[in-house]
Amino acid sequence: MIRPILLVVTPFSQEALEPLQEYFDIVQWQSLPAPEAFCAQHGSGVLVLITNGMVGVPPPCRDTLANLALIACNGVGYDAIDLGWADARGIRVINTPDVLSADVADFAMALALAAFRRVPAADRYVRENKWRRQGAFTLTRRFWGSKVGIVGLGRIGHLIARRAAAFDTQIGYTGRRQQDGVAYAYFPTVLALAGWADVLIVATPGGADTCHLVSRVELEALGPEGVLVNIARGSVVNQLALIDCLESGQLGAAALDVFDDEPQVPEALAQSASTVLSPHIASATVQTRQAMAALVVDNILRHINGKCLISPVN
Ligand code: 8YV
Repeated sequence: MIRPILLVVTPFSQEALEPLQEYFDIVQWQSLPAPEAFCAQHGSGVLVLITNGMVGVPPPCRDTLANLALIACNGVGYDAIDLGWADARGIRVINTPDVLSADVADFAMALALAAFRRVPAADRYVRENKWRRQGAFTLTRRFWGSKVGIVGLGRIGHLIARRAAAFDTQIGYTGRRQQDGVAYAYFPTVLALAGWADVLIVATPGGADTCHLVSRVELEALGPEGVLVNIARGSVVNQLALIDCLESGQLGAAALDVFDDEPQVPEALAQSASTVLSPHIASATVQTRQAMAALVVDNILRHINGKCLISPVN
């Protein structure tokens, strides 16, 4: 009997895949010498596809996947997955919410503190022997007591707020609607929140609905002492406006884990003294990536055994 194919498009734990060996022929997209040729010949045999929210379903193979039944997104963001296309074909989609929220919230705080207290620059200052040659490092602005604005008070945004509260900060948020039972100050627009906040932490989903939600006017409202933190998607912030505002001094600093065209990072950001940069690692801990992979596999096993999905998107 021909076994169905599990097509693994983005990097995924080999160990986590083991329980699926008995059900699928597992094919790694990255190992295919000619992916399009493979899809043309074998696309109809692909039953499940593992990807992430940055890559989605590779366009060259989309129309060959006649029997695709499940897209398993190894991440909480699924913005690169065309849900309309999936829904029209009865393809289910799952993602990995919750298991990564605390890590991402931790990292948002790490980036905020690193930007406020200029930790990377201070580290370089010591390593480059400038402390001995030039004396004390520059004074910085303190994080505790600051006004923290959270764009998107979802699963991750709520955990960011809890962490920020522990630093005795004031917390405000914006989103589609004011949330019942939430004591944090609600602002109806990103612009209003940016005008109030000392630090703006972007925690929204990616995709068309949030594209450039933070643009020049919001960045200018955040101001020359303001700090932008982005642990969401590069698309949520107008990156060209961000570069302009940093270079002109209209924005104080930016701490970014996500970018427009990863892993490409503009030189203007890479060379700036006002940025803290990281390579999309907010959820990248051993424990969390194991939990994400296990959730993906558990969803796939439930799908092939006719059981309800654990974390359905559609
Ligand atoms: C992952 C993420 O880096 O969950 C997301 O949406 O962006 C990160 O957790 C990404 O999905 C790659 O697996």
